[in-house]
Amino acid sequence: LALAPVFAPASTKDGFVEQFLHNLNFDQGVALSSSSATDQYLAVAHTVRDYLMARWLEDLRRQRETQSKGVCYLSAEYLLGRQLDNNLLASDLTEIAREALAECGISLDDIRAEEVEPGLGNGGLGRLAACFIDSLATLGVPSIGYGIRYEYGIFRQTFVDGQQVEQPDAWLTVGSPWEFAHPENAQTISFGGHTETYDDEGVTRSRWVPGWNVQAVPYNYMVPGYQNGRVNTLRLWSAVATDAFDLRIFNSGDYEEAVRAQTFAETISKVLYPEDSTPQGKELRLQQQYFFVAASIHDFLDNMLSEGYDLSNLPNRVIFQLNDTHPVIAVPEFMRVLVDEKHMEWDAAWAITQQCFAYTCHTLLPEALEVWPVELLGRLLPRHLEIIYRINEEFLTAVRAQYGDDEMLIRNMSIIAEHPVRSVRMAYLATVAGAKVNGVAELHSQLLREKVLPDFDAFFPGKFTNVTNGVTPRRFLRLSNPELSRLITAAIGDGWVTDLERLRELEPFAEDADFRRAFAEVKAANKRVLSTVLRERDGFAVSDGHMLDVMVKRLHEYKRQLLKVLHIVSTYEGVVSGRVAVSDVVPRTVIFGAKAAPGYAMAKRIIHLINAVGEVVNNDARLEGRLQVLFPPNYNVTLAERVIPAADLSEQISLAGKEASGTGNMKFALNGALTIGTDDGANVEIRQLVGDDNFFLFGMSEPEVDALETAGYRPSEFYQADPQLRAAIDLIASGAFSHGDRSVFEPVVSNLLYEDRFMVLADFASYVAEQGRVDAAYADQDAWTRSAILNVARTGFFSSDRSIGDYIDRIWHTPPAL
Ligand code: 26Q
Repeated sequence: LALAPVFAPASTKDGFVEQFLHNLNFDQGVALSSSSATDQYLAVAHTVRDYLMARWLEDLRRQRETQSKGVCYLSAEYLLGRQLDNNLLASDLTEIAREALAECGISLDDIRAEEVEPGLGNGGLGRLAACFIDSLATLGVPSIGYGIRYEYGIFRQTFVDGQQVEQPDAWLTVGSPWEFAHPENAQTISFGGHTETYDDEGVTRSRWVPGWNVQAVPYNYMVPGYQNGRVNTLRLWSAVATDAFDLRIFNSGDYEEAVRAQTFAETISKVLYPEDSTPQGKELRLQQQYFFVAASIHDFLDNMLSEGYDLSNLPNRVIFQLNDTHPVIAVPEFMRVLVDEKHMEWDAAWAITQQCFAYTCHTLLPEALEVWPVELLGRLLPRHLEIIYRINEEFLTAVRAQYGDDEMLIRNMSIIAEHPVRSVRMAYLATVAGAKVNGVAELHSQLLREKVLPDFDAFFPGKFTNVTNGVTPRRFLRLSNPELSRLITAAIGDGWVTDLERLRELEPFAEDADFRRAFAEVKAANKRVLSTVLRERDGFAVSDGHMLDVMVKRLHEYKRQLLKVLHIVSTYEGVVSGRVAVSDVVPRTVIFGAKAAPGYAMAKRIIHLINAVGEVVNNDARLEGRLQVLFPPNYNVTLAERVIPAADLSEQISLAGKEASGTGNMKFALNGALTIGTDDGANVEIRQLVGDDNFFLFGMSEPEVDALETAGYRPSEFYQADPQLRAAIDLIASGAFSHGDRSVFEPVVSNLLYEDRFMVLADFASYVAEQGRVDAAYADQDAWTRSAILNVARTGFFSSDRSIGDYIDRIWHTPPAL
């Protein structure tokens, strides 16, 4: 019975029509004639699901039965983007679906627009996780992604008078057709209470007596590989109250209180935290982290191991990859299971743990490194705190054995920080526990070793490595840029979709005038598509014939959106002051996209400033329409897929040494935008690959930044010394962009003049000079196109398939595909 063949519809137009109508009738309960667009979208999604189902069930079975080594990717975020198009492409059903729907009088394009993207992530880190599960499925790596099914994803951004206002992202309102709930496989997750020791036939053991618990209900999502018949799983956990949520209230018989308390439990997976740096030590956030990793570890141990599995073999069976420190509480949980529940000796358990985890770091900013106050951790997870203390004690004993009683060194390396409050340093815990620690670009990995964790690098030789990030070519080239994909495939065949280095074969076409013409036409067509999207979405009118200059990413001071603003203001000021003839301004449309963390006041002010500058610049006739600033609200994956293929210029202008990698930078280069960028993150590798002639480099290098910091940086000196910079800042300070009210942007101006932590003013002159070279280069359209083609041809390295290959070689050592 278990082997009974699973029904799959015929891969023909008629097969699709039949299944679609069936689903419309029996799942949605409507007739075609009375169905809404939502009904139709849901029925199409269910139809695609039906095609994938047999493969999925087969892969789920195989993953359970094979006892070969697999990867559990633990991530608090998956920024998936819309699923329909991706799943149609993966199952090679796009054309069949289009024709089938057309026969029913429905346009596939209209149906696509119905899908609300699951925004279960903040930005780069969450999108990286989504690219990685796509590559894992495409490469056929035995693996599962674990995370949280937030009921509300990243907020929807709106602007009111140019200022960000956040709206809840109720992405589940019409239900998600891609998920399967399995309440029967729920895990019970405990919190609070106390620990005690007890005598177990002469052995003293510890145990945790929790105070309350919640149910973790798994929701499975299909992750189809690209046209390879494989379907992996993403398993996201949702919190539901247990019958006895709070054991004390339950036992006291206070019924009303017990019912009230239940809704409390369900807040755990309610909302994604929208902060992606300077994390606050919020209790609910720690609950989320423990909730999903405990459920995931137990899910793996309960369901994936054969009967009577010898746990000492676990390192040959599984590697838990920690996506930043967010899932690091998995380490003491794993130890607790092995020692307290499986009664393993501490040393044996620790030896296993140190082989079963690996840690990826995504930052260099000290304030972004997670720490949890001991008081909070001990209250929520008392047994885990004891385990962390013991891990730390033994680690520091080993450090002392090697270096002697160097008190400063011990304090610097301790997993427990004593100041300002006693806290657990999660990155240190991850580093001590992990078999490997990796950064996400060459420069980042080097700085991680040399600047952030040098003592650990010395103590654990060989532990640190690099895996440069990548992006999935399926979503970010094949799907988002169909015209360029067609052109590439016509030139070199379609092998590039799963072997992106083959884009190299395009290099000779850069010298082919016909190909250049075709390439330029694709770019122009993509701009027209974007222009339509922005008109319909936001009511924007995009000018024709402009250079499209794009800066899309989370709003952060270190990413330096302000530098781009100063460039715009300076161009504007040049014209209105008469310093520059308007006819000398190369027509540009600058597009911003950025969400600010709701509590990040400076980031929100910068958003306000961008909108305010746009308002003035776009409406000043003296500019003759040559400079346009557009800031569509609610930048997300769906909008990224429209903006990136249309871009001419990609802005990657973070202060050197601050952006760990960046992944937008890769997407733009792959889609034939040229980069203006600093020597930071993966920009370094992009420039090495595309060549200096095809990249606009500016600004200080990381060692220069370091030197300036050491010498003492005084931004006002740059202001005083550079009249052009002074004029731009003065114009903002004058109230020119705030109806004469000087107070509105005063905090921005003051910060630039007296603090400027990310050295915007120090890099301004170099940036403006390089933008001059951009203008000059853009004047020769044919040469520009040649460079753009070379960017595409030379950036195949940035496929997430290559990243996953590097993880396999350097960290996971998993066997080849099943
Ligand atoms: C932590 C604790 C509490 C609340 C929130 C957080 C939190 C959430 C998200 C901390 C950080 C993040 C996200 C970080 C992130 O996206 N980093 C980016 O990761 C990319 C993928 O590696 C890199 O390309 C970027 O350079 C890096 O900024």
